[in-house]
Amino acid sequence: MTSEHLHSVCPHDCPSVCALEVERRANGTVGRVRGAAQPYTDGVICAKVARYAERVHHPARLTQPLRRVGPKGSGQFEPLSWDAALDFLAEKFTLAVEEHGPETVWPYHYAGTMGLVQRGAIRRLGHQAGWSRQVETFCIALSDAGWMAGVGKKTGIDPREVMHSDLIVIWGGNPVHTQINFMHWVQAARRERKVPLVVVDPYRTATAEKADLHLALKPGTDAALACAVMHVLLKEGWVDRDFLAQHTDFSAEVEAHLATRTPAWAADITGLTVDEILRFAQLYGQTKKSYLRAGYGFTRQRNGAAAMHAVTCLPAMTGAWQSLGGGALYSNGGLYALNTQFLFGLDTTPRLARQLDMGRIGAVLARNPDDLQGGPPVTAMLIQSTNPAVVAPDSLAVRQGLLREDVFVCVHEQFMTDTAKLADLVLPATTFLEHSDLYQASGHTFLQASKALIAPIGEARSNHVFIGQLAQRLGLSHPAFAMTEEALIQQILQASKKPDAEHLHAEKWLDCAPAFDDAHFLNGFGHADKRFHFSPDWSKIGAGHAVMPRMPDHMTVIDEPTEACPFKLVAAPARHFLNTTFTETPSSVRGQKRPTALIHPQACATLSIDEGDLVRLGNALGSVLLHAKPFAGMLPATIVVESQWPNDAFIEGIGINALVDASPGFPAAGVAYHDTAVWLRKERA
Ligand SMILES: Nc1nc2c(c(=O)[nH]1)N[C@H]1C(S)=C(S)[C@@H](COP(=O)(O)OP(=O)(O)OC[C@H]3O[C@@H](n4cnc5c(=O)[nH]c(N)nc54)[C@H](O)[C@@H]3O)O[C@H]1N2
Ligand SMILES: Nc1nc2c(c(=O)[nH]1)N[C@H]1C(S)=C(S)[C@@H](COP(=O)(O)OP(=O)(O)OC[C@H]3O[C@@H](n4cnc5c(=O)[nH]c(N)nc54)[C@H](O)[C@@H]3O)O[C@H]1N2
Ligand code: SF4
Ligand SMILES: [Mo]
Repeated sequence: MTSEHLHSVCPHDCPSVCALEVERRANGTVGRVRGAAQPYTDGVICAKVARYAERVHHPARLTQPLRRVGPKGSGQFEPLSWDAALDFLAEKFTLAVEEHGPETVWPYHYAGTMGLVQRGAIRRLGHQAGWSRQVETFCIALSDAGWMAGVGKKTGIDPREVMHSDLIVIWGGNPVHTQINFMHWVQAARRERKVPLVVVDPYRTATAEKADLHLALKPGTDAALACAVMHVLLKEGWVDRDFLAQHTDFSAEVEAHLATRTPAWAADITGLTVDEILRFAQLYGQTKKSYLRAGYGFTRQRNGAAAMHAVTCLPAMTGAWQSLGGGALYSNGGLYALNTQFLFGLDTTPRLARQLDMGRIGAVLARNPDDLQGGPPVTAMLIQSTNPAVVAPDSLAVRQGLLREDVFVCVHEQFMTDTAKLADLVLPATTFLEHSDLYQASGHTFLQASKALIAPIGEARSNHVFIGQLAQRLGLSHPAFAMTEEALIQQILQASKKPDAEHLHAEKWLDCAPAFDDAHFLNGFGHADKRFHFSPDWSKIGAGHAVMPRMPDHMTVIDEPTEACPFKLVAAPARHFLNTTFTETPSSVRGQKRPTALIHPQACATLSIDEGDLVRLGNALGSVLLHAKPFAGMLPATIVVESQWPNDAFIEGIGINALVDASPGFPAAGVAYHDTAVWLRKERA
């Protein structure tokens, strides 16, 4: 059978946003997916997307609209036509708004697809309808806050510069799982130039396995480590005084403060030895060509923003920003400067509705007055491109909320997820191979676009198409609703003064990397005074600024282990899943095996736990039953569960986020996914 190889872009929520070459067979199905020759992707993609044919043609794809016929959560649905489904949905939303006002509707969406057109539609609909808005706290709230406090601009050093580095530090991220392309560049640098690698992570991840130095600290203590490293840099004279004076707000006060943050002080907080801290400080202090890749993982703590800020102080101390191969990258999200006013329906300046914290969905649905901010209860939800029944914290409360008889829930999905199972109306969605879109990337510098390559599976409709049709039924008239996806891509590019869509499709990718001096902040950091801030103005970052440290420091606001809950749980991402996406594909499930608690051999010995035993992890919120595996690469009080498995994959149908508390991090918001003290016991089979 003949086949073609066509350009596409991976839409999933991953910093790599890989350029793809997709095999389309003569019968219109998808074959192999490979990495394209885009300079960052460099032909490399992860195994789960290489086998995308398994997902796109999966027999369990949703192919028709479904209306609930049994009790809520029963899984009993009957098919109906799209027209009937849209009428039903419009009627339900209209009734809810008549009773409670527009803020009773909560369009709940996240990054199942990162494509701008497919993400933009639901925002535009909500803005135009005056529905509740949301604060997006799942992923980047804490990390953004910490990065912006010091650097002031959400860009960083091109990851390909690791080829020129003398030291690579991966801090609180696990790119072997979460961003394979970065690891590909790191490994190339190590092969060609023997560049040493330091990994800071509470457990020996597949990334840490490759490191010359792995610092397995207690979760939530990264700022203490960063401060102690700065202490040593100052003490040993491994700092760039000229850079500090010219490009930062470094002061005698900061220096005096860091003089108290000794390695012994940090050893006590982090669980590392003084020796380990000194070794790292020496490696970092003796070169300017150090590339620091700041992950998201270490910011998923209540003190995560302060931790990110402290870590970003390191390249400012040594002046690493000035060198090719030096500096740091957290995200290039601020690089593309796309004008999304029209896309988001904000060009008509709609009335500002209340903003609900998406991480607090359980509390919002339970009508907690603080969360409702004086507004009406949420009685209607449109959930798109996210799976909150699994991914949101306090998941038992989320489930209860979604099952309320007085809340109407519509889910637009590719699969019958845990969230879709709880819905009143389920609508089938296309995958990225069935629709067109425009993509920026946090992990590299390329703007990319892709076109639909195959016909929609069954009756699936894209976010953009479905939302446009719903808008029409609701009588909303923004011109973007009636535009094609292609026309909207063109509109965004034009409004952003970029080359037009035809050019982008022909070129496949557009490198938006700034010139060296701009990328390295040598013409100024992002703040008005153009300096990096060791003493940030947290009041510009978030309402809870009063508790933030005035200078880089460890904040004692984390969920500390106690006698009742002596372990600290890290609910880290799994290699073969992407959040909960791919939990339906056979090869991913085979690769990931089953939900497993990694437990230190010392704790296993105390509780007589052997590999494969059933253990229960719990805290005040609930408990979770799963299998155990002894694992030595961490401190004895750390427990790691790589997830996110569907709730049903756990023995009692209760997933790991049942244990994660929804109280936000500081200073503004952000879910602390890896900040959970738990108890552990062995369970009889
Ligand atoms: N295969 C796969 N790829 C993914 C994802 C996935 O689920 N699976 N998720 C995608 C998404 S949405 C995102 S945001 C990115 C996230 O990618 P990462 O930046 O890698 O962040 P996390 O996924 O939160 O966690 C990464 C690491 O942080 C560590 N960590 C946890 N707490 C601490 C701490 O207190 N200190 C330190 N130093 N480290 C800590 C964890 O042990 C884990 O190894 O990955 C994306 N890519
Ligand atoms: N325990 C724990 N929990 C976590 C994390 C963790 O590290 N540990 N990480 C957190 C982070 S960083 C994030 S970003 C969140 C992510 O949480 P989510 O954004 O909910 O990510 P997914 O679970 O992948 O769910 C995305 C859903 O969107 C669907 N989808 C994909 N493309 C489309 C589309 O084009 N249209 C429609 N309608 N649907 C589509 C997919 O089928 C999938 O079910 O999870 C958070 N939860
Ligand atoms: S999930 Fe990430 S690594 Fe895998 S193909 Fe997509 S962008 Fe690339
Ligand atoms: Mo994320």
